[in-house]
Formats: sequence, structure tokens, C-alpha cells
Amino acid sequence: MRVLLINPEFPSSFWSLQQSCELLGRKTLMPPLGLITLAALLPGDWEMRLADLNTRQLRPDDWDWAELVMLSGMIVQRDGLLNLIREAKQRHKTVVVGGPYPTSVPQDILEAGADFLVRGEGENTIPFWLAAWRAGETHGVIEPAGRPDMSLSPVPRFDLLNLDDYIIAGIQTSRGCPFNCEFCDIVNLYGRKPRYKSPDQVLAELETLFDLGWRREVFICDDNFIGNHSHARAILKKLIPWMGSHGEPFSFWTQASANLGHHADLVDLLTAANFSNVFIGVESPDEAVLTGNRKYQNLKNPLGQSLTNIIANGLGVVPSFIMGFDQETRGAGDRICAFVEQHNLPSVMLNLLQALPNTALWDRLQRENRLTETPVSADMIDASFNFLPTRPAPEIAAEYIRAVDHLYEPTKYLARTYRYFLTMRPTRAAAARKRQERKPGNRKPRLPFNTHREDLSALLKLVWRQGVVADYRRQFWRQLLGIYRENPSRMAKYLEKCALGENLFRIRESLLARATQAGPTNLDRA
Ligand code: B12
Ligand code: SF4
Repeated sequence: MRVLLINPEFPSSFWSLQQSCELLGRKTLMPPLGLITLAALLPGDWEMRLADLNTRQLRPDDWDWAELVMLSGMIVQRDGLLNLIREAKQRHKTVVVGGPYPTSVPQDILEAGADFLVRGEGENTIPFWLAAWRAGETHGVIEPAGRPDMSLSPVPRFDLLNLDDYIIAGIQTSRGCPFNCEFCDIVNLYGRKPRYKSPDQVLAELETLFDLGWRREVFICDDNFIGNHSHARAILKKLIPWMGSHGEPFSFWTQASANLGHHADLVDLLTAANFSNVFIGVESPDEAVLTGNRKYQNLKNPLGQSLTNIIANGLGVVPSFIMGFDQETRGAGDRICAFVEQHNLPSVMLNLLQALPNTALWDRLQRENRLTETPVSADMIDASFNFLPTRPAPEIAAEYIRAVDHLYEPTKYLARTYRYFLTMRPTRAAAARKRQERKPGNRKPRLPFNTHREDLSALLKLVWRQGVVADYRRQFWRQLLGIYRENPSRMAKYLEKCALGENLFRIRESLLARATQAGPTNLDRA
């Protein structure tokens, strides 16, 4: 059997990280982990071809070659996904569709003409689909009850990827999250009881990436890596020696809840395993908003303190905020900016709330007759609500634009980046070196950062943009010198953050340009 696995194109958004791709010479952010996991669940003697449309276009010979077309996608890939189903059917292919969007909104997929819709996780759906297919069935919806044990999850087929196309590779160690935030899809899709791969399964995945030559960052695609502390610890305790024995080949990013800031030992284990950053859903500094959207875990401890604890202990934080919640009051955007400045948070994600289909939020808004026809948007620049908010939408939009204007203004962003790295402790390697250097005769010269050839070229481009062309070039050099003097072991990460800023500066420019085109009202109204 010849199977064509297609990942539809993502629309342009915050996550396109176009400038980072350009700087690093990569095509897109991350590989489609769902499809390569699916590939590993299919019979080993089937031939597979992966077409990630974020890295290459479909060629006529892809269609000619394929006997079976398998598609996946998340909500923001909806249009591309539906078009691909239609095209595959026009070409008389058998089409099997699964993944998060088809699982949460099945009717769209069936209306577009898919032969099989497979809802849920491949580990317990693929055996049923295969049985149906082998029994000669030609169409249907496969939807077994219950969620699979993650020990059934195979090592994804990383070999199907052209790894050089991606900035960051992905693995997953768990699914599900114990919390229950009203707006979140995770509870519906993957449940509230976290399910885990064993530490050995996780190491086998990393070993595969290592053998394929990957030596860069790895995103651990868990919904909440610390959803179960003891399991997170068990993985980290095996990961730390593995990293040591393999020459520290990777650095990790993941998602975690804010309570991480009150578990210093866990932060220590994460940094010892070379985790560099965690995404944290802060959502809002306003307590009423957090209570309203059931984000109780962000209320338990002082939120700002949690984040600064994590950063001070050597782990980067990328917080995300959302505007447009029901309990939000006037000035929410300014309060987010004040919080971000107070806690020196450089790269911050700011979104307008979108109601995702079949979440608790969606169901409530439907009951309250507040859903509109507007499709869910992936684009910060273009975002509009798909429901009627409690405050006037133009007021929220104006505050949102003003907040993005503030947060991604280059001199403010770079100043926060500088303060953030001054508050972060030096790296473990630097502390160890210092201990060594104290011993007489042990002083060795060292570079402040690792040098891959493409990192070097990215660095030169960055220095050209921010250190030569930009009108804030003096600040760039002053801060660079400051980091070199005050916290040199953080230099590489500092420069990475400066580079990430390039994406954010462009988002700000586009948003402001669109707001100006739309008329002066947007910026003045808040
Ligand atoms: C990594 C990730 C990202 C990465 C992108 C990764 C990429 N290039 O693929 C980044 C950080 C960029 C991202 C961004 C966003 N994301 Co995201 N992301 C995830 C995350 C955390 C992991 C995805 C993953 O790799 N999972 C691991 C694989 C193994 O799981 P899987 O894809 O579900 O695949 C399994 C099954 O679905 C099934 N399956 C999958 N495909 C197929 C196909 C067939 C034919 C079959 C039979 C079965 C099958 O089998 C697989 C094995 O069990 C998920 C949450 C999650 N737990 O999955 C959210 C998630 C996919 N993201 C989501 C959202 C909403 C977003 C954003 C809109 C958030 C935002 N506000 O900005 C943006 C939009 C991105 C954009 N470009 O515009 C939602 C999607 C909801 C939905 N119903 O579609 C999720 C589910 C999170 C959530 N809170 O609900 N995301
Ligand atoms: S903590 Fe994060 S993953 Fe868990 S329910 Fe809340 S938003 Fe979703």
C-alpha cells in the first residue's frame, strides 16, 4: 500500500516565525508529529510519503503515486484541509482523515467528502480502522470509546522528515491536563487524567532523533509537562544522565502550568536536563478573569512571583495572555503591559479570545446565544472575535492594538530582554567552570556561545539588522556589552531572544499598518 500523508499549510500567524526561519535558513517551525506518529502505527510494510505543505508543495507525481491519502490538521488548517479532501476525492483517492480538528468538528470533514473519519488518538483508533479496511469497508466514522494507554505509542517515524526544514523537532511524553480552563480544548481531546509514556519510551524517541543527526532544540509537545509531578521527575531523572552521556545534544522547550514556580526542585531538574524555556498560560493578571475562566491554578500562588522564581532559577518563560474574557474590565491591555514590564518578560504572546468548538466556553456561549458566524482566526494581525464579548469589541481591539504596540516596540522589548537575562542565574556549565577556574592553573579561554555554522550566519544577520541598520543600534551594543560583562554564559540565549524579537517587531508593524489603514479610531478609542 502506498500512503501519502499530508500536513495542510498553516496560515500566516505569530507562529509562522518567518524572520526566525529566514535567519536560520529553515522552512518552518515544527514537523507534524501527529502524522509521523500515525505513520508508525500503520503496517511496517506499507510505503509512506510525507508531504508537509509548510515545507514543500504537492507535486503531480505525489498524487499519481498515492493509493491512500491520509490527512490531519488543527483548527487553523481547516480551509487547507477541506480543500485537500475535495481535491483527493476529485482524483479518486481513498481519503482517511484524523487529528484534532476532525476530532472536534467531524461534520465539516464528512461534508467535504472524506471516506473515513477517524476520531481520537491513533493508538486505539488505527487498529479499528485497519480491521474495517481489511474487511472491505469503503467508508465510515471510527470512534472507539476511551483513551489509549500511552505505552502503546510507537516511536514516531522521524525518518520520514527532512529535518533540515525545521527550527525545532517535537516529541510528546504525555497527553491530557488535570486542570479545566473553560476555553481550552485539551480536556475534550485528551482528557483530564494525564497519560504518560515511560521514561524509556521517551529516551528511545530522543535516541532516534539523535541517530538521525538532530542536534538542536526539541519541543516536548505535552499539554502540561508537570501535570503529574512525580512522572515529570521520573522522566527528568533518566533524561539528565542520557543527555550527559550523549554530549548534551538537545535543548528543550515545553508547556507547563504556573505552579511550576513554587517547585524549585522541579525547575532544577528541568534546567539540569537542559530545558531552556517553558510556555505558561498566564492569560491575565486580573483575578476576576482567572476565576471566571476557571484558571484557579494561577490564583493559588502570587502569579508574578511564580514566573520570576522560574526565571531566576535559570529557566526561560514565554507567557501567553488572552484578551476578551467576560470578566475583563476597561484597561486590561494596559494591566497586561504593566505586569509584563514589572516582571521583565520579553517574548510574550498576546491573543484575542477565540471560542474553540465544543469547549466548555463554546457550549456556554451557545447557550447564551453569543456565538457568531466569524471563523476562528489564527492571525494576531487580523484577529476578530467569533462570539459577542461582554465589552464593546472595538474597545477591546483598540486596547489590544495598544498593548501589542507597547510589548513589541523594539527598544522596550530589548530593554526587557536585557533585564530578564540579568536576573537569570548563570548556566550550570558556567558555574562548574568557575569552580574549576578557582583551582590554580585551570583557567581556559572560552566562547560565550556554541557555534553551528547556521547560527553564526544568523548571528551576522542579526548584528547587521539590530546593530547596524536599526535606529536603536546603540542600545543593542550597550546591552550586548552589559550581558558580556554581567552574565556571559547567557549570551547565546540573550541573542536568541533578540532574534525572536525580529518576528514580534514585524507583527507589530503589520498590526499598526492595518489599524492605520482602517482609520485613526482603533488606536484612539481605548
Ligand atoms: C505543538 C503544538 C503546536 C505547535 C505547532 C505544531 C505543528 N507544526 O504541528 C505551535 C506551537 C506552533 C501551535 C500553535 C497553535 N496551536 Co497548537 N498545539 C500543539 C500541541 C501542544 C501538540 C501537537 C502535537 O504534536 N501533538 C502530538 C500528536 C501525536 O498528537 P495529535 O496531533 O493529536 O495526533 C494524534 C491523533 O490526533 C491522531 N491523528 C493525528 N492526525 C491523524 C490523521 C489521521 C488520518 C488519523 C487516522 C489519526 C490522526 O493520531 C495521533 C496519535 O495519537 C497540541 C496539543 C496536543 N496535545 O496535541 C496543540 C493544538 C493542536 N493547538 C491548538 C491551537 C488552537 C493552536 C493555536 C491556534 C493556538 C494559538 N492561539 O495561537 C496555534 C495556531 C498555529 C498556527 N500556525 O496558526 C489546538 C487545536 C484545537 C483544534 N481543535 O484544532 C490544540 C489541540 C491545543 C488546544 N489547546 O486545544 N501548536
Ligand atoms: S492548564 Fe493549559 S492545557 Fe490545562 S486546561 Fe488549562 S489551558 Fe488547557
